[in-house]
Amino acid sequence: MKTIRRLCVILGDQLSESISALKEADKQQDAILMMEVKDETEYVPHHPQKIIFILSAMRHFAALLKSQGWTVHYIKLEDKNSKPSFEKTLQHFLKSHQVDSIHITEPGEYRVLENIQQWEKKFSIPVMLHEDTRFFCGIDAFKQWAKGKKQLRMEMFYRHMRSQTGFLMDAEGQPEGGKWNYDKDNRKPFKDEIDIPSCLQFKTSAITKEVIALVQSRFKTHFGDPEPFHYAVTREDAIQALKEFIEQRLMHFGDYQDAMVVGEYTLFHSILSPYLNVGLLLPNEVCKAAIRAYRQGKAPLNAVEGFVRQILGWREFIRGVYWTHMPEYENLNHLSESADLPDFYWTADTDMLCMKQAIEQTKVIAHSHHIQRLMVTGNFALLYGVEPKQICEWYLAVYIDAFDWVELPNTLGMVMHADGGVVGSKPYAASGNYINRMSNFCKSCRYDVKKRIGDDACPFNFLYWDFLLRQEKRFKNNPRMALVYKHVEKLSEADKKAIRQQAKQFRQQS
Ligand code: DLZ
Ligand code: SF4
Repeated sequence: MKTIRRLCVILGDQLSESISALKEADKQQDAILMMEVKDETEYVPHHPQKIIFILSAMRHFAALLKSQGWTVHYIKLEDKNSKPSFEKTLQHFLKSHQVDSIHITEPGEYRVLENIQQWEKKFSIPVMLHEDTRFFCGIDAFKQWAKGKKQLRMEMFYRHMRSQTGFLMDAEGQPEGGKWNYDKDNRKPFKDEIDIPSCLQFKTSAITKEVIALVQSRFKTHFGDPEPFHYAVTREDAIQALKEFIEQRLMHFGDYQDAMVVGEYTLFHSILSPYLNVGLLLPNEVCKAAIRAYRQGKAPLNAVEGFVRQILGWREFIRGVYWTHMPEYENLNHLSESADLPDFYWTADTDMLCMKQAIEQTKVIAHSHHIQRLMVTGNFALLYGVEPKQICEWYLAVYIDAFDWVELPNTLGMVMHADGGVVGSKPYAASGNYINRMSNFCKSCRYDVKKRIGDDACPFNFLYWDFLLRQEKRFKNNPRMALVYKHVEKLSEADKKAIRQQAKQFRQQS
């Protein structure tokens, strides 16, 4: 049996030739192992397109590595060598292969890391865990930045990262244009006269077709349509998607990043997060492409700064929070909420048009944009008082770009405020008025966004007031909510009773 000097294990979200587990690996002496395993496809009921995307991208990546002369051991889900978990599959592999050492890049999930940390002892083989260098800020570097800070705020972290990378900084070391943040220009409702370009739709390769058939037969009960499937599954196609965004969409991304329109799924959003999160695109190249477009006069500063902030600021900050606060983080429920997730999250069977669109489009493309996630489906779960674990699981299952490190702090922290303020200083609770301002949904909805009480009152309204009343003790002394609680104080006892009653009745019916 030929000895494998290094066995480089590559996970489903590490599909980059520059992945650190491959650094210093040698095509002659070393080999790569990629595993499709049951537990990873089932630990939440992933959207079929999410499974298709990951497995097809894994298979294409393995084929690319093979074509470059690497020895790749690829274990498909339907192979008899695929055991339920990474560990069991690896154990089985090691029975028939002599391996000197195992090399792997830091995984994106705490539960996977905990398991990898057992491997050295279990297999009696040295296991080298390499830092995931795709990120701008390493986990230790983030912990260093966070050390001694009473509160972690994204904006401060983002400024630190701008200075460190020099992205959008002028020759004097000041932020480009004199401001760090141009969000004030980024909250425009959509104007009808602007054409919305449709996203690139990639052809399904033979590999993808095979995976679609597998997913259709094995994951029939999962929420979401397996087809049509239009995502890129190779780096080559993901680069096309990046180019299309930079040339066709970035210029309007800033202005309309919070807007929502009936029947429009993607507007000017990039939809690059799935590619970034599995390694088909790298954050560095994506930010640089956007900054280049600004320098060439192809996109305004408010759009480019807003886009760079999402990747250099928010995405990195969220990852830092995850690795600084896990494993306790996933069990937090600061607001002590316990309602079950309403069934319509899985069926889209609701008269609330904003919710219906967000859920229906998620069924069709496994994606909705950040404002739909934060201010529609997320806001509703917050106001309704869903148990944080249940809504976190939903987000992790239904979105093509959802991996634990990014989904958990965004949902549990940002959306549900269940971390007590680690991610945001106040909950993003909003009434129907916000949705009305940012969308054209309310005009065609059966509910009346101006009404708080009554059969046709917008549920976001009475649930908003019910939330404020329910959580009054926690928030009335929060300076950022002082204005809101001034309005609560003005409510009469009869108003309060009516709000609570209407919310109760709504819960009973949903
Ligand atoms: C999400 C996912 C799925 C559905 N399937 C696999 C798989 O079969 N093999 C694999 O290596 N990774 C998969 N993933 C991603 C993992 O669940 C997990 O998110 C990453 O390995 C990061 O820890
Ligand atoms: Fe959503 Fe209320 Fe507007 Fe209907 S009226 S679309 S439920 S915010």
